[in-house]
Amino acid sequence: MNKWWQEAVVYQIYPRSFKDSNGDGFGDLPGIIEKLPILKDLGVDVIWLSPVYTSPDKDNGYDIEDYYNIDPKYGTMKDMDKLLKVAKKLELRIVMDLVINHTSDRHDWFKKSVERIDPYTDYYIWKDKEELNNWTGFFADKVWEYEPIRKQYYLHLFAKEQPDLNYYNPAVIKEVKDIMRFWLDKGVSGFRCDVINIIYKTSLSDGKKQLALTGIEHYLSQEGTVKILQEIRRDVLSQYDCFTVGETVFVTPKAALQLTDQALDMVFSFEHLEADQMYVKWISKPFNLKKFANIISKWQTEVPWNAIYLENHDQPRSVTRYGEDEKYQQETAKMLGMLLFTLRGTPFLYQGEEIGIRDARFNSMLDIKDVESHNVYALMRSMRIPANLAWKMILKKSRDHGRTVIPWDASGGFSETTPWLNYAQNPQELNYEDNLKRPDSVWKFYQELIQLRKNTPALIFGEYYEILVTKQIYAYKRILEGEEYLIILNFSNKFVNLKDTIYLNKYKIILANYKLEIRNFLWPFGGMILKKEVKK
Ligand code: TEU
Repeated sequence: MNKWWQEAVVYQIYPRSFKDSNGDGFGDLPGIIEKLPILKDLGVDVIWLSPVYTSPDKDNGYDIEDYYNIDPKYGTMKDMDKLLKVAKKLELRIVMDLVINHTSDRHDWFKKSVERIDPYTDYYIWKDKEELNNWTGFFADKVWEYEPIRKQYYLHLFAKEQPDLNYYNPAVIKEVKDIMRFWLDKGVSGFRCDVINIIYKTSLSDGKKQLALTGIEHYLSQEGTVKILQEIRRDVLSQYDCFTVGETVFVTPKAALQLTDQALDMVFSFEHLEADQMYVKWISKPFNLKKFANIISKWQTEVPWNAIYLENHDQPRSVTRYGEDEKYQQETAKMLGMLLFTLRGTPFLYQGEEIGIRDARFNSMLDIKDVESHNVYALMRSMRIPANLAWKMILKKSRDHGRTVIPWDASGGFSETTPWLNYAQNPQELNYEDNLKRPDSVWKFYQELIQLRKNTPALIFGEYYEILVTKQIYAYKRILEGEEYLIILNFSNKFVNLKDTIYLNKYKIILANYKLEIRNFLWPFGGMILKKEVKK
């Protein structure tokens, strides 16, 4: 039976950068409430909120100090209740970010664990010096930190202010269930589960030495994780009308199937993001469309239902990444939208993607706020990588590209004061207001795409077939009960003649990103959605 979240379009809000209502330079919940009607008009159904819980902000809220409270920067619990109420009126659902691999080191549990106060003594992973392994972490950092009061080391796969929870301790799992129930009872419709496939660390022995993430084989997508997720589903999630999407790093289709077997509902795979990088994202390669398309095809055919996305708060902007963000900014954004909304799975749209925000033009490390970028830069410099090369690598992949603030109008409109991080480009050149007005805007096109998807079961549930992949073109079909759609996308700045590659005579163009549609022919970064005409 089809589920509501399969037909839904999810929109991710990074609250810090969305809309500031009180002039402190940070986005907040009242700012989100103000903009909900626009999101409704766009056609989205679900809003995933990146963390708004109390946090010392070492990792922009992904280090949680109190799962039961709202950070004052974002507002109050009253604002949260209001958001839920207004959303409900508009028939929008809210999904929370659940960050449970680690907490903040300022969380009460951690403070008590440091003091060996029960039941918190074993809430985290503590070891003596002789027991430490050689693992390395996600933020280019060592993973063991000495704690002078407890006189032991704790494990942290991310920043040192983000100690990992101990999932061998049933009390920790119970805490997680309580947190989930608290938010579900408040009316949220599910969770995006942060780095959920690494919560269970099977062994604490040494890992195989490698360029990055030494030790990962001991905690990636383990059976123990699947069991915990199944237990959580049985005891909590199954009692609510909700869904979960797992953020699952380095996940394979096989692991995705295990993680969604009576456990999560879908996962974010990272594999398609490897089409322009080598294993570690900092080592860039030119974008390889064949690799990208083949990875998408593999996931489309091997995993029956998954989360579809091109952007989030950890990634550079897709117009820059996959297209030409100056000459063809709008065209690329529209073409990528056609991809996002015509694949099989639940589409996740990231704030700003619907107006085609591009990467920022940061000038130096002084413009960068992200902890990961700073740690990686420091590591590269300590390895004697020249400053200009290290900077080039950061500029290409810094997570801050995904975190620039939303330009609501030509004057900026995000905040009355200087925003915590700047706009990606001059708001006079690109802003929301203009997008809402202009008939040929990226926003209008995304609105149209979402409508088309909603009215076309074949685009939601249809089978996926790869048709053609070249250096420039990616084409596939979606077929449901004899209804057939063909999607052709040009990922290059060249005109492409399709005459000899795809036979289009029986197809009618339903939507294209250039006004002047010419059969058998694609404009630079052009795309078309076609429907096969059936003779009656
Ligand atoms: O990210 C997990 C993660 O491993 C990567 O996406 C990470 O951002 C980085 O790019 C690795 O090179 C999640 C959150 O989305 C991220 O914002 C958090 O910083 C991280 O977990 C820790 O909670």
